[in-house]
Amino acid sequence: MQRIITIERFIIEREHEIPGATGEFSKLLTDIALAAKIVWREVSKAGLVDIIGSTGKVNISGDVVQKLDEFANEIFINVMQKGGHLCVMASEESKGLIEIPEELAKGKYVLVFDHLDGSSNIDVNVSIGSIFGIFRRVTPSGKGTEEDVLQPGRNLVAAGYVVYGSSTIFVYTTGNGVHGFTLDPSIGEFLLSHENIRIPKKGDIYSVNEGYYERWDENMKRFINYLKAEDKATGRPYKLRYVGTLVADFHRTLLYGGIFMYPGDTKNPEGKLRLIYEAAPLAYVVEKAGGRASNGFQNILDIKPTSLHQRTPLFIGSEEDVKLAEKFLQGKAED
Ligand code: AFP
Repeated sequence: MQRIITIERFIIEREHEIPGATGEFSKLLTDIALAAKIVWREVSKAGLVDIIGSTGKVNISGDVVQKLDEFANEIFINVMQKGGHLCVMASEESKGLIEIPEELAKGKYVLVFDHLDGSSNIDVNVSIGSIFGIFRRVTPSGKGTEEDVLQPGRNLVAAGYVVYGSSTIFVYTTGNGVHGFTLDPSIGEFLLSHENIRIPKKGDIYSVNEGYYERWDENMKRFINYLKAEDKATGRPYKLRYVGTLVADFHRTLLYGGIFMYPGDTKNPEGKLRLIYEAAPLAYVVEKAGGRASNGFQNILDIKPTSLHQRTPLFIGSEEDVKLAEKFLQGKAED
């Protein structure tokens, strides 16, 4: 029988790989797994109790806030602020920084997260997820500031995501391999199921909301037309898959290869996705799995954010597919 490894054991066993780790970092990751389990518990009850449905409020990014959405944000804040490992947090849901209360201990790490990604899919049983990234603080001590949060993805020391889907999976990396853990609901533990995930160099699936085609620029249109054209030698046409939950589309892309895209368009020049909570953490994961993430012109990990809720176009997935997208977007490709 294969050895059963829980996420907690795995994190402890790999602690020595993180330069300067004192155990604090491992506890932080374990706390994130705990928050994810609590969110999963509520997500799996979503159809049963009166927890789903819109509160009618609109969050900072303009999306209608779902009750489960608010709950997930509170759980993450609640679990994470008490650990003593963080100096500040920032979430897609909260307008400003999430400070660690005065009376609680502060640590050397910074947590950025999208507590519940794909919330418009909650009511229809389609996969949703959470995304997180961890930075080391740059300010010396005390309360964390915006400076600690506005760091390029290149500075991340860990990142990952959870998909609450047909099964619940927690995927993370601390820079040395990308590993996935599937939740066994009967024992309430995340068990190692996908060790050292590598994304294929090239895929045959593209993922984009093609309903916005008319709003794209000519280079973007040309790229999509290229992927759809018949050409056996280059493996075209590509298949199209689009869940509408970034984490779910990303997870498929990571395992099967291909490219996920959320470009800018005439209505939203910077697209929809947030650099800090969504694009950068997933870019870190994909790069550590051998893939690539770009805004079409620049590696996502090199972009230094200037504001908390900054958006960015995102092209993420297999290295060859993303490089090809960049060529098209920069007008350098021949179709
Ligand atoms: P919601 O949380 O409002 O469902 O938005 C999800 C999301 O931010 C991301 O998870 C999807 O990839 C993207 O939006 C889908 O956006 P479109 O509906 O514009 O395709």
